[in-house]
Amino acid sequence: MRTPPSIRCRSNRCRCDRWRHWRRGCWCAGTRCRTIANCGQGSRAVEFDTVIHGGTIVTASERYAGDIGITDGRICAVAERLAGGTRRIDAGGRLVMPGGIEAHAHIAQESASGIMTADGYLSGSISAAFGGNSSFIPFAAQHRGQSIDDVIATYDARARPSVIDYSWHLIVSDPTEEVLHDQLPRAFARGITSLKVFTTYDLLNIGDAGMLDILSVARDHGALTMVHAENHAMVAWMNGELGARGLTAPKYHALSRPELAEEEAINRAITLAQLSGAPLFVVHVSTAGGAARVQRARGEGGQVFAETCPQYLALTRDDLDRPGMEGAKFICSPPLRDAATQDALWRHVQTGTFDSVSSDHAPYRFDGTGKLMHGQGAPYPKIANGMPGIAARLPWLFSEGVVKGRLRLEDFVALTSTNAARIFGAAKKGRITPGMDADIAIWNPEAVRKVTLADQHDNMDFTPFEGMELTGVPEIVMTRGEVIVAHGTLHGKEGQGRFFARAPMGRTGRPGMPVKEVELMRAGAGQ
Ligand code: DUC
Ligand code: ZN
Ligand code: ZN
Repeated sequence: MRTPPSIRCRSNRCRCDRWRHWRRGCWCAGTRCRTIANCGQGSRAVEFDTVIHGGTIVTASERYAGDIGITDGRICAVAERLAGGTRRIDAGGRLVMPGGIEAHAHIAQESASGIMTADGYLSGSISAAFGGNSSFIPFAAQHRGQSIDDVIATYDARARPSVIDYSWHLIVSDPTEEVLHDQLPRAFARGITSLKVFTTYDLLNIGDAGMLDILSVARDHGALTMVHAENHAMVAWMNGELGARGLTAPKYHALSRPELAEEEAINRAITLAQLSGAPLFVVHVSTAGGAARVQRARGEGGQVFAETCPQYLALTRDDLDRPGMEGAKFICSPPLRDAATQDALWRHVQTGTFDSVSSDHAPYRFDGTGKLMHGQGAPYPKIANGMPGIAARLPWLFSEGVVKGRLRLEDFVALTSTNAARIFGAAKKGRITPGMDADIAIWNPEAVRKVTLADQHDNMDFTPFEGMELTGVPEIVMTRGEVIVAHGTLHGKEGQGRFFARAPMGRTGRPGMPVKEVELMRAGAGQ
């Protein structure tokens, strides 16, 4: 038994009389450590589990030379120089950034038509970590007839092997009264504070009325509604027209989901969110028109957030026209577009329309378990939508964004980690400051490598980024102070990742987009 400490925490904010190990401080470790780091340097030896020293720390707002002290999985101190540390990690010549938060991934998830993703939480989390991510927020999908409680219990079990921390966005496809008023509020209270809806796909599309119901419930509980926005009828009509002409090779997938279909559905989703007074997050925006609509809504005060994905910036519909069935690897929805759209999307990334760049990792193998489930020559509507990319997201964006001068390092951090933490309520993640989880990625900004399938460490048999030469490698990735990956070797252990509960949406500083009829209605009802 250790003797009680001879020193006590003197922080005004600390009301804690309990002590863990005397060298580690009291239960309010963040507060006390901050006090020590600020005023105790040199006057009292502070011992850390780990000190990362000599690197350039990069946050969403600044970069500076500094050391990071970590104790009990938390960042305890950030200072110019820190002595001690049971383990010292030399970050000389390296960038020390918040570990990535992958906010859009499909892991151990059946598609609506029953195809299981190739990655479960073990391979999916390992792949994420090799790609510089300390945590992720995949989807937990409700299929029609399922209760949300069952969905969560299912994903609770599926996620157990994860090597990095995780949370989930729900997918809601069946918004019954019970789901809306009983099950969803229970999920929100558990810290699952975001959900996604679809405007397309026969088995997922919830219609405008369903969307208004969900937006209203989410708004009332401080939850965030995400939307996959494509006009279902327009896509169905194009499928009919293409089918009637016998145009069913993979490349016709791109024509079947016109840019107009996304632009219309994004406009509609934003308008529905406006009517209900709810915040909205538009996922995988692939069009200039869709991005411009998001930008306009934000300019008008709307609490509208959006992401795009590397594939829409890196690949085009020409990739769908590769020989034979190769194009099937590039089928995703919304589909890949053209070079002009890529340029427009880059401008929106650079000017802040997009809050994050996510992978939309949807791993369906190029075999009978995935893309080719309906045979070698399957028509495009029978080929699973989605492509892998959880390990490639950050290296690709670093190389194409930061190294090529399109983004500042700080923007990179915001787009890959800090914004997702803020928007999705991950209060302890996405920042390098005392009190935060020690979710950290140490990058070698100069290392050059070619993308290979083996480097993805996933369960896939292809990567759409194969052969691209990228500069910048995440060499060490930590989750809550534990090294998960170091210099190409996995150190993380199965089951080491933890579920993290997320807070309801805080104030965004945006006024919202009031609708006069709704205001008059509320005034009439004395609300
Ligand atoms: N939407 C996604 O978000 N991912 C994969 C397929 C899809 O339609
Ligand atoms: Zn989608
Ligand atoms: Zn997705």
